[in-house]
Amino acid sequence: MFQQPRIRAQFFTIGALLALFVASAAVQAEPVGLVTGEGTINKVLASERKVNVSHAAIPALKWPAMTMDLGVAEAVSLDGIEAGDEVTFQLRKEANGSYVIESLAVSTD
Ligand SMILES: [Cu+2]
Repeated sequence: MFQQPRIRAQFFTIGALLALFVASAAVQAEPVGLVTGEGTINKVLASERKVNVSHAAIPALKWPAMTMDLGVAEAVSLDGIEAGDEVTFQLRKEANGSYVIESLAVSTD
């Protein structure tokens, strides 16, 4: 009985450290918010709601520059987007781990 307060304090410390560990692991596994990328549209696959894009490196995702298909969210209009357009886009991570374009704009500069 005499030692009980001290044992409680140790449990509290271990609990706090565990909570911190779990919280930091969650942050690393799940990038917060949208990630911006830039690239050139190679093909618009409107019926599949996809675009094929050659994008620059995206350091936030540890992606090198590459050419790939990206899904496009229903809310994003593909009207007026065509092969050769230089675009800026924002990606959101889906529950299944794939990335979907949440916003898409033709670069103006
Ligand atoms: Cu890629």
